[in-house]
Amino acid sequence: MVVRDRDRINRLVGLMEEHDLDYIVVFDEVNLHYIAGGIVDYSACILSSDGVIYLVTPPMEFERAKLVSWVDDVYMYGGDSPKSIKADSLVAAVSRMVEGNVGLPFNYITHGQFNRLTSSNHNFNVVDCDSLLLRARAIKTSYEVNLIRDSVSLVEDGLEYAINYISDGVSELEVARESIVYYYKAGADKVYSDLIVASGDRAAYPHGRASEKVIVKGDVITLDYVASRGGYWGDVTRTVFLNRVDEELRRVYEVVESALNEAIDSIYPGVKASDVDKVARSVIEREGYGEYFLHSTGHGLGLEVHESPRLSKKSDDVLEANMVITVEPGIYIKGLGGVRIENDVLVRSDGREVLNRLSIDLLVL
Ligand SMILES: [Mn+2]
Repeated sequence: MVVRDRDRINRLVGLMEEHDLDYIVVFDEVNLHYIAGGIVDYSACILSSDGVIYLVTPPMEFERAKLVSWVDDVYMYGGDSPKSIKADSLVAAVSRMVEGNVGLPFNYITHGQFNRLTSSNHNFNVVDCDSLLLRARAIKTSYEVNLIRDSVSLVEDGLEYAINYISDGVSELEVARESIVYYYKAGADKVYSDLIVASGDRAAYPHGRASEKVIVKGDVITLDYVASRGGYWGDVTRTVFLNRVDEELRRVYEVVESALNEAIDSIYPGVKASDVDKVARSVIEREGYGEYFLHSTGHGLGLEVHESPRLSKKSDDVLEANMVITVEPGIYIKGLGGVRIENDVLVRSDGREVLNRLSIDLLVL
């Protein structure tokens, strides 16, 4: 049995009341983890407006569901026990358990599930609760912040390991594979399947997943590592140099470092996420590299690597205390290479706290 994060459920119930929802139903792993407190396969989680949480599972997951979650009760579809719902599918079982206004996160439900839920005889209205869940998840409870702190620390341990492992003649894939083994030995429950190890001119690809390319002296190397311990992700990027630094890339590094620092200094509750993006972008534009900053400045971090809020030009999000966000400006120049530096930041009522301990000073191996 897992101890419930009551703050999170209370906030959800408050939002349900605001939106006049009687139930929220989720089938996907991320939102199920969020509401039930653990991951159970082939299942649905139902939260009622009075704060009671149920899981509906197949018989094979019934016993485990109680151990790995904090739900009040578990039912099974199929099987023959007092806890069985007489229904031939998960969706049919769920549709018998809810009524009134039922929130479903439309971006997290399959078309098939949606059709089956709404085409059978049912006694409820379906409402999209995507933004409600994203909004709830964007603001972390202290329980969640502690888990993210631990994952950021894990990711940094792995980055240090990788930086020590890099030498003239090893391939990007060798670095990535060694790092994945390191992470699992260090207690990771998940490692992002494609770690980014982009060296030499490949560092000009923002998502340069590790390749067969061999790292050689004179290379710039961008390592963007993502791993979790306890379900919540840490996401940290460092760019290092092997043996020597190209003069233009040294300048680029200084610009990205300033963009990162200035963007982080601009973080306060009440600031528009688009304004933090603007701060990072204007530093890079001022130095003449505007056209080489190919992505947004950052994103929320939690049960998903990329979640609300979004730190981009077009974002309508406003930063609030207890959001956890990444700040990751970068400059990418075709044929030369690139630099990205990424830190993870907790928005606090008095400003912000950088969760990283790993230095961002230019590092030559
Ligand atoms: Mn990121």
